[in-house]
Amino acid sequence: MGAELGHTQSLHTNALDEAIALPTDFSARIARNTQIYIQEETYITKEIDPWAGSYYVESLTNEIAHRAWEHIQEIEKLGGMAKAIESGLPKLRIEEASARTQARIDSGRQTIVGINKYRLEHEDPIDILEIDNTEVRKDQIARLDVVKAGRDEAAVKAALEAITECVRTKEGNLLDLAVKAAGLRATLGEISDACEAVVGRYKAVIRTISGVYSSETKQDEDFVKAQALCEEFAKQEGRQPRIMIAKMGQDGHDRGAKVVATGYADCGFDVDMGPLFQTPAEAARQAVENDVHILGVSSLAAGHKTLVPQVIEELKKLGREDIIVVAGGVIPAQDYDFLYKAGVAAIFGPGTRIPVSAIKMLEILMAE
Ligand code: B12
Repeated sequence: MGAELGHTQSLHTNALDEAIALPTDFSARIARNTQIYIQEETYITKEIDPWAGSYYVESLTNEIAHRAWEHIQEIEKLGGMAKAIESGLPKLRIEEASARTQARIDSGRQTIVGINKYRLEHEDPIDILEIDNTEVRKDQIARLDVVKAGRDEAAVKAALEAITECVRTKEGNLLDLAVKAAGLRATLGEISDACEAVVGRYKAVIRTISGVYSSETKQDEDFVKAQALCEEFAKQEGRQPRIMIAKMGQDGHDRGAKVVATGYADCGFDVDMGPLFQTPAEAARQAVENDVHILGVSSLAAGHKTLVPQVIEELKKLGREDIIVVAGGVIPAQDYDFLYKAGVAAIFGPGTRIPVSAIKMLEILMAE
């Protein structure tokens, strides 16, 4: 309704199981019907500008426009958006904002009904859509084989070479060439490989921010407790507890990983952040090289049942089964047992309060 009142032109209501899994037919129907209800039963879409003339709304619009303008000017000073992205600034600003929001939610200053207020004593798991990712992968490979068997291989090769040439010489229209290659049934992977042959793969600069989370949550009881436990651990062990946050597979959701990394650093952990798209072997190697106490896997794209057991196996191969593995992210309650059996020490789903998870991890560590 807020979006409608704010003149949205395109609306998508998330399903009630949005933070748990892909929607079921049931949850998708409720989400869609919520929109239809607002449209058909409140007549809101019949009014062009329901808030027209409201002093309060106009002043909020004015405020947001000025604050947006400050960001735009910051970007302009860096030489425009492309330069700003190279410097990592827009990503940094997003990460700062999400760390601040997380701290406000964790400390209860920002209410999320059902998360930090009005919670049930006991939440029954809800029906979720289960997808077998091994099956999906098999099907996708089979479909690719069919596509590749039916295409003109020489034409595809020539189209891909033209892309590489265009990237090398910076002459021609790369988008046009990519569309032509796709028309000949070149795959997305092949098209990007053709570019990568010259420019390599983009690697985002990982910068962890500090002080943003704690600035919002200093007084929080659990935050203070987590800091004290970190200190106690450091006294016992001669160094801070060290955690690596890993993102594995094709899961590009790094916001939660960055937020928890920032929060744990402010609690007093030494935090390492792995790059996006690591393989389990790469993540395990980095964890061992950095001699971490905990490897924290952040998984939002439903790869946890495949990737988490693999990373535990890789740690074993490196003789470091003593590194505690925890998992966080979009992990349905139905999968918890499977992960515990695979050797995961703790699981932290959406709505996790960072200091509470820090305390739990430190307690596990100190009990070792
Ligand atoms: C934001 C978002 C995106 C952004 C991501 C931006 C970014 N840089 O991160 C964008 C728009 C790019 C995106 C894209 C896609 N998304 Co998306 N996305 C989301 C969304 C709405 C919120 C995730 C988020 O940032 N939450 C806020 C953070 C702070 O919370 P969090 O990650 O859960 O972290 C908390 C806890 O989980 C825990 N935690 C997390 N990690 C860790 C790690 C450790 C060690 C510990 C201790 C704790 C911990 O602590 C955190 C603090 O409480 C979720 C749905 C949802 N509501 O969760 C879907 C969701 C994850 N996306 C989904 C999908 C399908 C996609 C796409 C495939 C869509 C598409 N068809 O293109 C792509 C995939 C992109 C890719 N390459 O992976 C699905 C995944 C389905 C599934 N798991 O079965 C979800 C669940 C939505 C849904 N229900 O369909 N997405």
